Amino acid sequence: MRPRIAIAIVAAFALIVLALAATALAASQATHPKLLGVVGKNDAFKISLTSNGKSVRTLKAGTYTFVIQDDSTIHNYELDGPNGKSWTFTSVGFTGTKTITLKLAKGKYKAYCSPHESIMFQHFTVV
Ligand SMILES: [Cu+2]
Repeated sequence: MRPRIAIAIVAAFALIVLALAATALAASQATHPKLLGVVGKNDAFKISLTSNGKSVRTLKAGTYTFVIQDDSTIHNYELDGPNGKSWTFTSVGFTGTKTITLKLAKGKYKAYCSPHESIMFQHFTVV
């Protein structure tokens, strides 16, 4: 094989490897649908989970990015899912925003504030 051809082949191969790496990186950074959770705005006893401004009632199974906005030191934001799964997004006392990416399996879910669970909750179903 002539050296020039060998160099061309190596260069072409390197380009393919780079292209594959770039594709893999893009896939790993893909953005997921965003869900906005808000609790305790102005210390109100209110909790919500919305998607594009609409209250979440059903979602398709898959990966979502939860942006949780906890505006109160007396409330928190938790999520219960099927098969006993549970996530504590914020603690009582914390205020601020947290971003969590979760893969949601089919089943029934409940977002709620732990100290006031009986009055501060929102159910939704993943299908
Ligand atoms: Cu509360």
